[in-house]
Amino acid sequence: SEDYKEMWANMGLDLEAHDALLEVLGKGYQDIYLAQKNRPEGMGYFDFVMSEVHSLRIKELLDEKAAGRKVIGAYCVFVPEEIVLAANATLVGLCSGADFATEEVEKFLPRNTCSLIKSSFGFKLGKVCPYLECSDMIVGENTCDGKKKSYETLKILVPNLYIMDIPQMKSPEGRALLKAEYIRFKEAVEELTGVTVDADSLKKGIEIVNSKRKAVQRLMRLRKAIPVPISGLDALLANQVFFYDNPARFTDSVNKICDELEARIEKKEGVFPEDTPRILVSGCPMAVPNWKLPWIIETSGAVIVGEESCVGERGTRNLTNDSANTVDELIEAIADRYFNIDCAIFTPNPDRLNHILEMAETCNADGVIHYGLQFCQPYLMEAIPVEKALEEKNIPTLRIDTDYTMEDVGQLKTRVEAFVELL
Ligand code: BJ8
Repeated sequence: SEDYKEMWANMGLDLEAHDALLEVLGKGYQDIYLAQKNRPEGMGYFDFVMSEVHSLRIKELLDEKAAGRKVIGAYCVFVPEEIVLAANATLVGLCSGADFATEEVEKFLPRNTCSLIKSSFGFKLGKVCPYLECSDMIVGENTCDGKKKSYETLKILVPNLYIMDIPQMKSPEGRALLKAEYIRFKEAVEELTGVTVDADSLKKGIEIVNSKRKAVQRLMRLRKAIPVPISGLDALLANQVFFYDNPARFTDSVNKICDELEARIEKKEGVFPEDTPRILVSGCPMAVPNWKLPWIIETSGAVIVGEESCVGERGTRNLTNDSANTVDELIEAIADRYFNIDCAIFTPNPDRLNHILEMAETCNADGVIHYGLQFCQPYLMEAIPVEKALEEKNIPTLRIDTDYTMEDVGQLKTRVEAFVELL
């Protein structure tokens, strides 16, 4: 509507480019999501969220801002939402899953940078991301070299960029660094919001985020059923919207879908036939609207039953203990929780390998597809030992390296179909 156009213009978006993005997004959603069969009715909520992702949700955030609340944007699941909520601010995910303004981007970044990083730059340079534009503070984290070094350049484009250091080893020193960084972050957020975080507000923040995680964990458990009651594409969408939506509303919506799925399971009703090969996808995060590989897999005769990913179980499987009663102890609990994330930037990183093996079993997966973005050294390097470990357990594995372009769709489809044939 005209009101939204005015809102976007006021935020400094490039209306023409933004219209073009929304059109591609809408078309992609239509072809990939709405074309699916047997979707749970509760997914209607997510269809609505996606249709309003740059409008109603942004209006809500701007209303919150008008009422004095701050918005913080983040690129990584190491940024603790508990602390943000405790300071009466809202956290939004900024990772982007589509190429944009590529030519412009390559003036700032080498061509051989992963699509995820390029995309974050493209959304900024192309002036098409209202989440980025409405963030009062943006958090970049020292994870992979690509992100770490690109933030030096992003800082020129986004002056309100805050850099969080992240350890590289799961040592006592690494744990101490993470805790120190969370204290420093708490102070920065307090300064931004003018709100002092106390034990009560932290406990409340932990409770809100844990509820959201528990709802998603419940959804993931229900996908273990044979036949599986929800598609991998739909489950991925819930995991993606996790980063944008109002937390309480998101939690309710996911729980409603779960109620529906329980009824389906009771009736042995599946989204695909019972003998459809089941795939676990493992690897780099898939941010909205990166639906390419899941779409290829689920139109090639298989169904995805789990995501070992930050937009999936790696991001949500651990809860934060909220039993402590002081700010320091609660920050300890938060550091403990996040220190368990087995991102491939850690060395060594045996937990991730063990988790993949465990997930392949608990999800009743027939095979694993490892998803690596081109030029992502951490995940592409780990893909080789992951494949070896899985094959030692006789779990068929396919390694895919790809990017956000559509150029390799035909070739990927051929490879995925051949893999699914074998299962
Ligand atoms: S905790 S996975 S969200 S860093 S794909 S930018 S690793 S070159 S995204 Fe991540 Fe946090 Fe880790 Fe999760 Fe670099 Fe690889 Fe690109 Fe990546």
